[in-house]
Amino acid sequence: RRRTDSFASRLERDKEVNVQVILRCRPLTEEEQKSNVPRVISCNELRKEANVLHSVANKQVDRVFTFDKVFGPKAQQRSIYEQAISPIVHEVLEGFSCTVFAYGQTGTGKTYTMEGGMRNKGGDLPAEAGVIPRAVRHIFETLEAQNADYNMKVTFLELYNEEVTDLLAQDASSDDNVKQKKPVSLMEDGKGCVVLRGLEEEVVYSANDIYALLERGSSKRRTADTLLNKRSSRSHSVFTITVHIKEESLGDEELIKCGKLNLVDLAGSENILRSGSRDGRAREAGEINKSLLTLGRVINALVEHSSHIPYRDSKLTRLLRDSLGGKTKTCIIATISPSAHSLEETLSTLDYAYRAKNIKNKPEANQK
Ligand code: ADP
Ligand code: ZZD
Repeated sequence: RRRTDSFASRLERDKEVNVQVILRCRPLTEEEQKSNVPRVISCNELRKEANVLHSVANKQVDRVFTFDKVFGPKAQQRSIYEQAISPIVHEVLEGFSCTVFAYGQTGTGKTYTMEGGMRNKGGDLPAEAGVIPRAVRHIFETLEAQNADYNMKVTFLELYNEEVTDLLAQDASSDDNVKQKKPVSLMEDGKGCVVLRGLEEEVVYSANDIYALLERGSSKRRTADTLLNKRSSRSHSVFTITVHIKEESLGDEELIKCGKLNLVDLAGSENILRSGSRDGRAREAGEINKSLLTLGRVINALVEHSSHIPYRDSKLTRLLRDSLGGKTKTCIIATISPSAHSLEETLSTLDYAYRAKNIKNKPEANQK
């Protein structure tokens, strides 16, 4: 087949890059340690391998999975950022669109990885700060050091039950419990691009501006959480930074690089298993996580080179279509627990993440 490929189609293929898949295994919690829960995962960061080993009377598992990077239970937030995310942010500053997804069972560290632990008032980032605050700081520090002419906008949304909530919108009435939700709708522009009508884009001028917004966003999410408990494990959140950077122009021509970074904390992956055909009740109760199910179907269709990719079947896949087989550079961080109690979910996450390695994108820098 290769020999009959035209020069042009070979060039096309050269531009393709695989989705990067990174594995992170969290440590055992204190309770898990106290109750002597067996560990079934061992990570070899140098070999980029995770080994699943478990044997009880009726079950034997011994499997090895290789990823682009593997982070074991001792990996610090800072080294994840420096080794895996910092190169991605570098590309954003070169004018590329990039997306980082966190995928895994609830309780395995998706939010810890993407957002991280508490913020200490004033000053520096805490050691527990996750990808979002570190990316924000990195972008500002780089642009300030370059004395660049730039502007930056952010959006923060939550997708729950196929409904988009703006986590940055300020509510008209904040004292009553029934919030005046401003509806956000997904629309298509003339060029087939998805636009979010009604979503607030906040212009930010400093890292502290963004931290104030994150504070607003997290408190808004917490309110939603108490209204409908455990919403967070079933919702997806998408934090997006868009940066326009004016190029040093040689002549009178002015070039503007446009970088975009989507940081996505997906719903817990156990929701797919549960909403699958095995549990009819969950289905009837409307608990199907349509977006998570469709994400899996889109990945399968891409990997199998199907003629139809079902992007249009859910809001998440419409929103992030370009990250799956498009011009965006994409990285998936799969999070797992080392505990024997999670073995089934862990194997399902590892299989899913391993399959996603085969997705190819064709990154292109955006310039105006
Ligand atoms: P998820 O978002 O996948 O549901 P969380 O991020 O809420 O999971 O993590 C569950 C708990 O485990 C939290 O208390 C979090 O602080 C802790 N945790 C997760 N990953 C790590 C890690 N790598 N190191 C230390 N604690 C972690
Ligand atoms: N994970 C924490 C928020 C939570 O679930 O509440 S940590 C970071 C990214 C997106 C949203 C919030 C944060 C977070 C934070 C904590 C408290 C108040 C505002 C924001 C954070 C953590 C470290 C550095 C900066 C921001």
